[in-house]
Amino acid sequence: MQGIKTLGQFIIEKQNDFPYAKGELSRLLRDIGIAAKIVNREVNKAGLADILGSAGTTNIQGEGQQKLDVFANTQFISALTSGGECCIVATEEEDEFVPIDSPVSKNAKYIVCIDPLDGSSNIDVNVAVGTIFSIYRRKSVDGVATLQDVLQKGTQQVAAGYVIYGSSTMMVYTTGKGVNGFTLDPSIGEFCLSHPDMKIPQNGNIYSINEGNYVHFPTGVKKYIKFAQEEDAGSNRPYTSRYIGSMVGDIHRNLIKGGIYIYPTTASSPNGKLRLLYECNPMAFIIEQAGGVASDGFNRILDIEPTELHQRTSIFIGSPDMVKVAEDFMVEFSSEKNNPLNHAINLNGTAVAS
Ligand code: AHM
Ligand code: MG
Repeated sequence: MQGIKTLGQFIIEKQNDFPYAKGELSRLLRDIGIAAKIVNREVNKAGLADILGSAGTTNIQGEGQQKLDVFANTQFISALTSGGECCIVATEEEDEFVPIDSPVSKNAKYIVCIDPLDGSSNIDVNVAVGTIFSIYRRKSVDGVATLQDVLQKGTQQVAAGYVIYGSSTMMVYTTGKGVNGFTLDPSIGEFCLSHPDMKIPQNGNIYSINEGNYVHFPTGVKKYIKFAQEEDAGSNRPYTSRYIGSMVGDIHRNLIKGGIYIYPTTASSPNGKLRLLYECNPMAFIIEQAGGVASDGFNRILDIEPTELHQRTSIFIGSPDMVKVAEDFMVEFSSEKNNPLNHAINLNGTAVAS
């Protein structure tokens, strides 16, 4: 197959970037790639649920139908369990982290944080969804890995990636040496290198945010939205608004075209909606590796010290110039970073307690 490089070939080739690598990380990435193909197959059939039997019912073979996010969770945990390179999976789908208790995983040194199927409310309407994952080396050297092994800063990630199940299916990942994208060729069932060394444009003209929540946004975000909508030929404004409501889809598009994705704090979610460990950290690592910036509005996402498994954060992520301007608005209109009144200001500009 001249000219085609599969994900498997690429991973093995890149192992040489790490002189002491024993192949464990490569196998872990391979396991995630395999589970992603299985999830892709099911996501592609999602529209047939009414014919085949919807979630919670029994299909014609007498097998129970699972919701796709539950199915994806099971697939990734099972691939990581049989692969043997991972000792803990922390997933959006489970309240507690999942220790991998298999003889092969006993001495495994990696932790995987994963959102198996993000944006899953989009599945029913045939809109892009994604898987987001983050890989850490366990901190403890022996014994049973604990929550402390999971609660690491984003800067400690050894790899991160996402899979987008869209008009085509892609896996994009980084091991800290740039970002590469692979498109699934369904005819051969392989992810093939299609987007080598991805770089986000320094600036862009797309802003992605759920503007329906405008009234509940901090003042800095409101001001940034108004700035984005102003006419200014020099800076290519007004910008274009694009919001899929699927973080992977919105950030993937902005990575290629240039843009900013914002999910700020709101009155009802004073810490933001998205999760640090398996949504924001991996996307931040990828975007930084592609030359972009990821911030909570004030500080770098990757520097946040996690204290909880399902911790949330606000996020401003994308083209460096755009994130910088948005951060400037946040700083200018915030007298104090954690002032809750700043997180809930109604249209009259009157602060309301959140
Ligand atoms: P989920 O983990 O429940 O799927 O939620 C995460 C998703 C993101 O993919 C998306 O960007 C965001 O939630 C959309 O939220 P909203 O509907 O509030 O705009
Ligand atoms: Mg999610």
